[in-house]
Amino acid sequence: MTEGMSQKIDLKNVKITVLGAGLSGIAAAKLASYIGATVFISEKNDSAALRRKLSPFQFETNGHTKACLEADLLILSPGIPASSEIVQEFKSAGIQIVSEIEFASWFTEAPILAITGSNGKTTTTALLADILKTAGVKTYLGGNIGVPFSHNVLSELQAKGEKPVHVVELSSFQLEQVYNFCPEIACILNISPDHLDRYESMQRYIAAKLNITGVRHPAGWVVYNGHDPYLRENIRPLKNHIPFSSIFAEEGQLFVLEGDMIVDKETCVLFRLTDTKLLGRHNADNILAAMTMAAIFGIPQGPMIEAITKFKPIEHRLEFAGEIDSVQYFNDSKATNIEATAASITSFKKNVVLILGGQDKGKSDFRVLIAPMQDRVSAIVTYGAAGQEIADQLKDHFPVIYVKKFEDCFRKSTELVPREGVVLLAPACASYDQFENFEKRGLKFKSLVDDLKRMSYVS
Ligand code: UMA
Ligand code: ADP
Repeated sequence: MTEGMSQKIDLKNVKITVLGAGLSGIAAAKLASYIGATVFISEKNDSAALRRKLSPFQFETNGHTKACLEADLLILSPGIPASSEIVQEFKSAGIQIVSEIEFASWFTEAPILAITGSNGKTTTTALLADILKTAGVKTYLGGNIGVPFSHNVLSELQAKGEKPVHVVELSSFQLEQVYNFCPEIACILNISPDHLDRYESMQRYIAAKLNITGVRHPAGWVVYNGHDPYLRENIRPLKNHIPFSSIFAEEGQLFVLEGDMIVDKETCVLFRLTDTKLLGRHNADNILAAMTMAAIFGIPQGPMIEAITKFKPIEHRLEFAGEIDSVQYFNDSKATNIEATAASITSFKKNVVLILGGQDKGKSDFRVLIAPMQDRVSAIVTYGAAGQEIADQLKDHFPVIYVKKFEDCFRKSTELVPREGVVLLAPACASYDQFENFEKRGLKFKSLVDDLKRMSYVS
């Protein structure tokens, strides 16, 4: 058994299949090899580059054959649903199936601070990691944010140095197939319909999110959004829970929002939201959640305030993209569901031209946006696969124009926006119909803003 590894688990020579050779699959395979398991990676796609990457392992590409079923344990990549045919074959063969997160958690004894929610995960996770680092804590930041948890656990094992902390962003996908995963502090930011193309019901989606509180072993503390009805119902019966809320001030909260001020429980003002670079009430929730987790972990207020006031919005999350002729442009390409878009819109007071559209994540009801858009949105331009449907749902309430291509949609929005107004990309849909991912869509938006800026200098 490798030094520094949990003494409880010995997987030397155990046969492990890793399904999926994306970021998490490859990181889990490296960790599994390091601890002495016999690893086989199985991937449905094929390319020369992929085969080169997989060459240190036994592997198959271009599909899953019976060979991958020769295993004692299956590590499942988050993008592969448990309902898929190949996973069902592992189930029928009686092979234990775990997520990459569950697997990696077996090999660290460092505290895990984990965050999930339908929206705000990346912002809150990055903010919490900044707070810990500012306080001088050795911090690994990973999970859904882009660096696999397995990668960080392997780095920790190889470093064999001071005891670190893992700050982990977790999607609902990563919270399937978890059993012993048990964070020291778990946080659920909010629950609203998302990924309903993967889950057969909202209940299934919520159940996956709730797994963050520990399935067989309860988490040390559960921090949750006190104004979220799903969470009030599901978290309050648990033992150690602490709410946060930008709306309610109720017993048990460590910090509250009073007007523009973040205040600690002894009503000492810590800072004003206007001292931060994060816009909107939703970001107040993200700040309160990160502060609550940090305080439970014992971080003093000084580094907390320093980190929060220095923190810049992460790219594509209500990111300021420029100002041209008194019009401000904001890139919130990551607002890929209705709740995120609603939060984004309510960060502004009036004169917003809103860009909606892309690929619907599952029969969304865009009429939910009518209330937050009232008095704030002056016109809507829709685009892409869901564009016509969104326009049909909203046309009786707002001026709406449907334009098929994203670039043309952007141009239309610049024609419609009034002076002193805002063009906001907060599309409430995934990007995959016209882009590789939401980042590429956000980058396109920013490059269109830059082009416009150049043209405005010329004219
Ligand atoms: N595959 C198969 N067989 C199948 C289906 C897929 O072999 O039947 C293969 C695919 O070709 C691919 C791999 O399996 O090579 C699946 O990879 P993956 O989709 O699990 O993605 P990873 O590269 O491992 O990245 C994952 C997360 N992706 C998803 O959950 C879809 C990343 O989150 C995360 O950053 C990374 O692990 C590290 O933890 C991305 C994401 O889009 C950002 N997350 C979703 C979201 O935020 O909404 C949940
Ligand atoms: P996630 O990682 O959960 O997708 P992000 O921090 O990347 O969360 O934010 C994605 C988008 O969701 C933001 O751009 C914003 O539009 C919206 N958002 C962020 N935080 C919240 C929140 N607490 N509640 C509702 N919407 C939010």
